[in-house]
Amino acid sequence: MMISQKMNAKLSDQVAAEFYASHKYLAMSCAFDRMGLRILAQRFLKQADEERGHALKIVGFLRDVGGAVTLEAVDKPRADYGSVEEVVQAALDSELDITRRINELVTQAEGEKDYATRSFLQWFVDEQVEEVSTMTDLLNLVQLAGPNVLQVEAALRHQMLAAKD
Ligand code: OFO
Repeated sequence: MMISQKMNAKLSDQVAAEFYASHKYLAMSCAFDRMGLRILAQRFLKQADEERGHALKIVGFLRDVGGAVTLEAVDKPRADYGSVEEVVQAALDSELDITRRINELVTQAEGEKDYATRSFLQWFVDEQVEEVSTMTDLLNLVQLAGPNVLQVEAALRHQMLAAKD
């Protein structure tokens, strides 16, 4: 095995954290569906897929370095959201938590002079910058719109159409 037992265990924990993030985004997507907010629901469903992809990326790395993949149970995500802002704030908190975890993994890899894991983790460092920024923008948009939640849907629809061009 190319990585330490400790690094292997910490990466396995991160697999669980990414699956949990995916589960949370799916629950948030369902909450938006219940509120009749289809664009937000779609956007968060896509994010749930991306988080699953992150978990699989780490599984792939563990395989490549001859590590052991241990899957943990995924906790039940929160579902009792009362407003759009609550959901988006919870998503931002989750991204900040994942960022903290990724930074801890980097510290561990650097401490062990494990350059393979350090290099692998850079993609996650960059991804978290993008995700925290995107979720912060969305929270700002939601707060600006206040009770006019449909303005958020309209702005997101506009962004999605612009991204397709
Ligand atoms: Fe897995 O990227 Fe955000 O949380």
